[in-house]
Amino acid sequence: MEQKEIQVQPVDLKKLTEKPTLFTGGHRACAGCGMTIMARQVLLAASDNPVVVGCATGCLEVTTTIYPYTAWNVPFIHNAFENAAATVSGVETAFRALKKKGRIPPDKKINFITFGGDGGTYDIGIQSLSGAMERGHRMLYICYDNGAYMNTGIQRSGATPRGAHTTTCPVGTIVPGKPQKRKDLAAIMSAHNIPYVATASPHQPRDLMKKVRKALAVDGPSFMLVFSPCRLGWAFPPEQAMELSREAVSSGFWPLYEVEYGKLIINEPSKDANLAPIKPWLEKQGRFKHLFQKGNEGLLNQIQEDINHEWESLKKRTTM
Ligand SMILES: Cc1ncc(C[n+]2csc(CCOP(=O)(O)OP(=O)(O)O)c2C)c(N)n1
Ligand code: SF4
Ligand SMILES: [Mg+2]
Repeated sequence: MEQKEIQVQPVDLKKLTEKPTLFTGGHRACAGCGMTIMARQVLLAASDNPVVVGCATGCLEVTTTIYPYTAWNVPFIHNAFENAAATVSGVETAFRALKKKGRIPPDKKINFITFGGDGGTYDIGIQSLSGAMERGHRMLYICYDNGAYMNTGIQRSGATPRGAHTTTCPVGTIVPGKPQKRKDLAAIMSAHNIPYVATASPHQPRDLMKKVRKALAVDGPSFMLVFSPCRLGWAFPPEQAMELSREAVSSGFWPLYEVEYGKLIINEPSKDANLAPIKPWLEKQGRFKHLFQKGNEGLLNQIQEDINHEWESLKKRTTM
């Protein structure tokens, strides 16, 4: 892929506080939910142009659009899991077609953004996402990853980490939580050779918003995978959401990195850093509490080994 640098304005937090709120408070998400913090940051970063949002079913859509209320001060299209990316790709195509016909000025810009949860992205909507990215639509797809189908009662998804308790991989005398590792969705999206792919976390708002701006600046498709703590499904006190996000990054469970025109850059932890051990992060969440019972030491070690292995593989993919 052609190597280019994506140039964007730095994120000025003070200026952003003066902008109109495109994603408002007063929605029905749980206190301490990472997803709505992420949505607010994304819309703040995107607000330089008009924004059109598409959203798959899931907690983000359900908690923010309870009739007759909405938290969205932008055009908002609710879609099924299967076709959220396809729908926004169609809207983006219509926008280009209307420009060609002279019904929209040629220099008009709109930021097209699709949100989907991990269930809606890793599993059910991956075919329409893959198609939209491959066709080259100018749109940003954001997967907020809370590691399960939370809105319907915490069922396992392709993003659920190994060892986590969910209602469809419940901990019992035989099963110690989810037996499989999660999918590497950011790598799958990078393999589409699209201009921009990034991981992010809401505890680093400047980094997240800079990445949204980069994603929207490229002339083509972009994808972001955002860490999204769920206090209900993970079972932690609401005030710990940002601390859990911080530790997810420092332990290497959720490294922050970007792939710009094929070039992978790790943002955090630094490439030479020693990863913090994963155990304290797991201990803070009820979904992993069985791992600390006698007999599950092997699984605990396996989780640490998975992270070490993935971190080494990620470092090998960097180009600088
Ligand atoms: C095709 C289809 N299957 C099932 C459902 C029921 N459903 C609604 S929300 C939801 C969970 C979505 O999980 P995820 O995408 O991870 O988003 P989260 O709720 O975790 O934010 C499910 C299964 C649905 N709406 N459509
Ligand atoms: S169930 Fe989880 S993802 Fe859904 S609103 Fe509550 S904290 Fe957020
Ligand atoms: Mg989910």
